[in-house]
Formats: sequence, C-alpha cells, structure tokens
Amino acid sequence: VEASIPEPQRDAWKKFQAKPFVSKDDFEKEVVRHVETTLARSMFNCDETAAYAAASLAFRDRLITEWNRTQQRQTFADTKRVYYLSLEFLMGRALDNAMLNVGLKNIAKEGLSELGFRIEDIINQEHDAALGNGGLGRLAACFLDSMASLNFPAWGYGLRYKYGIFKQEIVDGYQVEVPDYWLDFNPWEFPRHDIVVDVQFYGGVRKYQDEAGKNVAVWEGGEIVKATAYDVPIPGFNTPTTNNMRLWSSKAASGEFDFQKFNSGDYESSVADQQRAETISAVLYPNDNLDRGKELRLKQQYFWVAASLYDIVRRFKKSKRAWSEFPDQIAIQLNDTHPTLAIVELQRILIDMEGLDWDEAWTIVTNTFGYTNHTVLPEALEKWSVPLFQNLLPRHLQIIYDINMFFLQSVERKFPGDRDMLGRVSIIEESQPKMVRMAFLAIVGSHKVNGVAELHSDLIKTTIFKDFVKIFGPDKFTNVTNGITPRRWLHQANPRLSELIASKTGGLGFLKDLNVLNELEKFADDKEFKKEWAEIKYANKVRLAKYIKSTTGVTVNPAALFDIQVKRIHEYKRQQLNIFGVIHRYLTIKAMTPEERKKLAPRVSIFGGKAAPGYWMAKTIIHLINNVGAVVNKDPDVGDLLKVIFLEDYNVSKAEIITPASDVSEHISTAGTEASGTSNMKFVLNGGLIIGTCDGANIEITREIGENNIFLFGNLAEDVEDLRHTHNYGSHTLDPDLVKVFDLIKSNAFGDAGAFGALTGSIEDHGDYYLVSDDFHSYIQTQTLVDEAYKNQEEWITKTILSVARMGFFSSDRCINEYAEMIWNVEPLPVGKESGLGKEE
Ligand code: GPQ
Repeated sequence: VEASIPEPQRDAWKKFQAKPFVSKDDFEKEVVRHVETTLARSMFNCDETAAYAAASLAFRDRLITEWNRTQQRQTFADTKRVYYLSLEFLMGRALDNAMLNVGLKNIAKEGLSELGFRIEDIINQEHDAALGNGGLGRLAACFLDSMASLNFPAWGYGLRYKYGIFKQEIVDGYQVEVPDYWLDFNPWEFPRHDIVVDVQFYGGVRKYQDEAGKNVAVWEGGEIVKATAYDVPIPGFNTPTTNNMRLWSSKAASGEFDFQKFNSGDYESSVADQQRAETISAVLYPNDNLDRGKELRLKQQYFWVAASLYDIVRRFKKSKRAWSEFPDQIAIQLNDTHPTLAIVELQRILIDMEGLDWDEAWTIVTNTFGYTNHTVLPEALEKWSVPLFQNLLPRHLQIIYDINMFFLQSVERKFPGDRDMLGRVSIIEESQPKMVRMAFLAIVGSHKVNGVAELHSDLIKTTIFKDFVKIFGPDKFTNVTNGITPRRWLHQANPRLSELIASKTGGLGFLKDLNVLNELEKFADDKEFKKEWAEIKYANKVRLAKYIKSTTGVTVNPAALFDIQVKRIHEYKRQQLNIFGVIHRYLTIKAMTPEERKKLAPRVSIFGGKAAPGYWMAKTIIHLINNVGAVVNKDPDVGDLLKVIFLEDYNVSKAEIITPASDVSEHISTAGTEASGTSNMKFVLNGGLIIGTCDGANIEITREIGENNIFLFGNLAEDVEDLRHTHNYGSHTLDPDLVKVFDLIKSNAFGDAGAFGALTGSIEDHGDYYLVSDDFHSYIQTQTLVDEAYKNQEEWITKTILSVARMGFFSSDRCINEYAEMIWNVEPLPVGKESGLGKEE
C-alpha cells in the first residue's frame, strides 16, 4: 500500500509539521499541555512523577521529530548502515541524557523551576532502563551514543525484556533479588504495532529436488511467535542525528489456531499459548560471563535474530539492488556470540527463501558480519547441545552442519592429514551430547574478529582461537580497545568538572574530541586550578557521603580516602582480595598504638555490585563484605580510620553518583581474565587514581597516563598458568598475612565462620585458581603506597589532572571510528543546516 502523502498535498503537510521547541516558554507550554491533556491532570494534581512524565514527553516529541528526519535523510542518502546486534543494552536513564545531548538542559531547568520543580528531583523520578548485566551491555549503550554523535547511520537491535536485571536488596547481609518491572511508564519507547514479524520454532524439514534438479529444503510445521517492534530514539550529542534502537517484544500469533482452540472450548490452553509466547521476551538472563545453556535463552536468541534479520533484509530489498551488494549496504556487528545465529539465518534466507547458490550466499554472509569477543573465560563461551538445537531449529542445525563440512574441508586442504586440528576447530564438539561451539561458528561466518583491549586481543589469538589464526591468517583478527562516552560519564555524571574543563579548553568541544583534554596538562601545577579541581572532587565525595548516610545509615568522613570497587561480583574480579585486604587493615589498626593511628590516612572502602542469583560464591563474598562492615563500622578503636560500605543495587544511575567520588578505585582481576574493563576508564576520567593488575585496559591506561599515575601490582598474565600448576601439583603455602586474615574469620569475628568456609577453602584447599594468595602481599604493599601517596595532596592532585588530560584515547568515539574504518567500512552521514538544535554550551 502506498503510504506517502501525494505531492500536491505536501505543502499543507509541511506547513503544519511539528517544530521542536528551543525556548524556555515553548518548553513550559509543552510540559503544561502534556500534564493537562496527555496525563489528564491539573496544576492542583501535578506531583514530581507527573512533572517527570510531562518533561520527558516534551523531550520525546522533540527527539522523535529529529528521529524522523534522520531516518528520512539516511533512507534518501542510501549509504551503508551499521546494525549493532546486542542481547543487552544497559541504557540507564534517558531524560538527563536527552536534555544534555540536545543542549537544552538549562532551558529545562529554568522552565521546570518556574513551574515549581527542581530539575534534580525530576531527573530522579526516572526508572533506569536496565536491559543488561554489566560491562557488555553498558558498552553497547556507549556505542549507540557515539554512533549517533558521530552521525553514523546505525541501528541497535535488541530484546524488549519486561524485566531487566533484578533489583538487589541486602537483607541481614545477604543479597535478595527483586524483579525489575520497568515498563509501568516508559515515555522513551514507541510501539510499532505495524511492524510485526512471524518467527518460527520447532517443526521439521522437508527436502526435495525441484523440476530443475535443484535441492530444496522447506522448514515447516512447528509454531509461530510474533515479534513486535518498539523503537527508542537515540539522540547524538550536539547534532540533529537521532538514531534508532529497535527492541522486539514477543506475542502469540493470534491466528486461526488460537481461534479454533477458543471455539472448541479450550480457552485455557489458548491463553496458556499466549503466555508461553510472551515468556520469550519476559526476562533478561542475569548471568555475567557465564553460559547456562537454557532452552529459553536459545529461543530468545533466535527470536531476536530472526526478527532483526527479517527487518534488515526487508529494508535492503526495498532498494532493489542485487544481492551481491548486500555487504556494501549493510554491516552487522555481533556483540559477543549471543547473536551468532544471525549468520545461519542470513544464509538460510539467501539459499532457502531467495534461491541463491550456497557459495554466492556464503560470500555475502561472511562479508556482512563482524564478531566481537568479550571474554576468554571457558565457562562464558557459549555452547548449545545438538539435540536441543535439532528440536528447536532443525533447519538451522542442518545449515550449521553444512557450514562446518565446507569449513573442515578447507582446513583439510590447508593442513592435510592433521586430524587433531580438525577435531579442535570443528564447530561441532564431539562430546556426549554433541555441542555447537558458537564462537567458532561466529569466527567462520565473519570477516573480522576483534577483542576489546590489546592484551585480550593478543590472548585470544594465542590461546582460545590459536588454530583459527593459522587457518585464516592473522589479518582476520584485530583489536578495538573499548571506550566510554564522555557525555554520560563526564558531562552528565560530573557537571562541575565538565564546566571547569570547558572553561579552560574553550567550551564543550572536548566532549566531541576527547583529545582536547590534553590542554589540561598545562594546569597540572597551577595553584588556582588545582584548588578548584580539588574542591569539585570534595563536593562529589560529600554528595556520595550523603547518599551513603541516607541508604545505609553510616556516617563517613568526606575527607577520608574513598576507595571504591563497583562491578559485578565475580571470583575473577576478586572482590574477595579487596575484602581480605580490608580485614588485614583492620587487624593492623587494632594492633597500632593511638600515636601510630594518628598517622594513618582514614579510609572508606566502598563496594557495590550484583551477584548472579545462582552464583553462591559471589553471594558469599557479598555476605562477608556486609558482615565485616557491621563489625568494623562500630568498633570504637577504629573510628574514622576505616569504614566498610556495601551499596545496594549498583546500577547506571548510581554509577553516575559513585564514579566522580573516588580517590582510588580497584580493578584487580587475576591477570588475563578481565577482557578490558570500562569502569576503570570512567574513574580515571573523573579524576580518580586506580589500583589495578596488569590486565585488560589497565595496561593501555598505564601507557596513556604514565606509570607514575597508577598503582599496579600482582603477577602477570604470562605467569598465571605456571602458578596454577604449582598450586595443584607442587607445594602451596599461603601468604602469612592472608593466613592471619583467615584466622580472624575462623574465630567467628564476622559471624559464623561456617558461612565463609567455601570462600576460604577455595583458596586454602582448592587450588586458589584466581591467585588471591599469590597476589596478596603485592596488593597490601601497594595499598600502603596509596596511603603514603594520598598524604601528599599536592602531588596527588597533579597526578589526577595529568591522568584526566591523557584519557582522550578512551572515548567510545575513537573506538567507533576504528570499527567504522577497520571492520564496517562505513562513513558518517554529514548533517546539513536543517538542524533545530538548541545552542546551549
Ligand atoms: N563482559 Cl562475556 C560482560 O560484561 N559480560 C559478559 O558476559 C562477557 C563480557 C565484559 C567483560 O567482562 C569486560 O572486561 C569488558 O570490558 C566488557 O565486557 C565490554 O567489552
């Protein structure tokens, strides 16, 4: 059906087209209109929730106008687009970000104030969009911000979970999970009830030869689930470009089938079908760096991939180009292996539905996809059981077998007679049951594979994907070091620091070209500047101290050294090393004379992060941290010298308060286990120093900011394997200071020691896989260096200024430009003068 307005009527249309507000009065008018009409309230009935809703709707209207223009511009220009497929988008709040990116926050602030509201209170009404677990999901969110800010024609595709990552409550020191139903009121999404895709599951495959003798496969039977699109506008910073994140929601196909059941009196089971279908997009799996192989998860993956590819292919077909041009028009990036089925699905569409030859189709497929690996941890590498696959996606399993056959044939030609090699690289693992190795499939089906920091990209080439480097050559493997968006993680989270930087570097340009921060180097010894710099850090610590008081009841001294570790709780991230270090500090303080105590720098140890609900060891670590806090925080011998805080329910909006308030933050994973880390970048960008291992992006941060400005400790990645071997087959004596810590725990000093037996036992008796004891001494020593360094505030401040000045490399803009050039081969679409942007700086 032709849906455009006829040419002669377009003038009338244009005359009445929505115009984005730019003035305070127009903004207020919009807010009042939304309160009175959209929300059906009045000035006598307008609380902060209603004001939040109305302000958001005012900005949403504005974004959608630019969204429409952007989509039109990109369609007319007909240039190559990027599709970023991610099962997680950890977006956080949208209102503050929208106001800052379109440059109208001050107008909104004044407007809201005239209407009787404080903008901070309004911003705080918003529920985080928490459709992700941790770093991987937040990276996807930073990428969307950068792609829009750099004017790339780019879409994100994901799932519209009804429940995001659970909310964490701490009850008697234990983590308790509470469901996160976030869709009560979400002004940022647009349901597209006209964009619905049928997704098939189960059934069987019928094969035959057509009249021309061609082999045909038909996937038939099974069941259909409907995918409905929900669009979320993604505003770029200081540009009209507003991109799209499309999230799919599942619903039962309410076709004849249901109807029959209904009519035959089987009402209950037709409702049950509906519920079963809706289960697909109901909940985000809460595991970080862990694969559990659940059928519903595979269903989610195929549901999302099939709907997204259908959408992408449909858009391509409208251009009437030859199939061979597909990779010239489309780049699809796979965020980890979760969307790997997209490779198989595109091959299926091309050969089964569009009638292309295998080879022709496969060339298109491999030129379209790029795959990003985010971990080397074996428990996180996805594998799906063949029987499960066979049942759920029978045709896809056949195609995977064919892909594998052609691939193994090519390996055989290259390495004749190397049977071991064939077994090692086969996409099908010959186990009981057989398993599909998704990372191998992703490598074979992509033209580029990248890791997320230099060390990590080297490690994948020399360990888990070593054979593939031999097979495909080294050029297929590359590195794109992660980055973060300075808009959210500096401008939004730390407005005063952003303002100070702007005042010294000639405006907000640094937010678009983060290397401009370099200009701060000349202020590293400037007295006046350092004073302002230190005042801002102090104010951010006061803000966090207030937050700590209001949420935990504990009073902390903002002049103390704030030592922060916030991230998912995981043995490889070693929060246990941190808390054992805290206990060691407690023992040290207890043994000191009052005179000695006076010389010690007071410290607040702050933890935050969620444990996967089924990860007992991680939950035990949370329990220990809370119990240590309960003892230490009320010990009169200790006073202000040490406080231990666990912040409940760490999420993106809390990170915006926590990150600017660190003096040091901890990034202390066992070397070689943290692929990159991204909070390390956020903390340094906000004027905090870090204590870290030689792991992930810590190494490149050191290279950029200089080794005098970071506290590195611990064994190197290259030595980890040997150390583990010694633990298991040699003599394993624990660090004596760690033994004292364990003795204290075992004396029930922090509650019944039985609760922590598995934790201490994993180190004492079960091989200390994460090298806690090996690194303990080095860690404690380095913490002492931190204490010493902090006493010299003048030098400390200079270090933090120099560090911030050298962080330009870690902008996600740099990162996206690298993807665009090395992997996607796409260019930005420059924006003309049609911008309706506010002119705020
Ligand atoms: N990451 Cl495989 C996750 O957050 N979840 C995952 O399931 C996997 C990786 C992280 C990784 O641990 C960090 O080191 C990275 O900085 C981050 O991905 C983004 O690349």
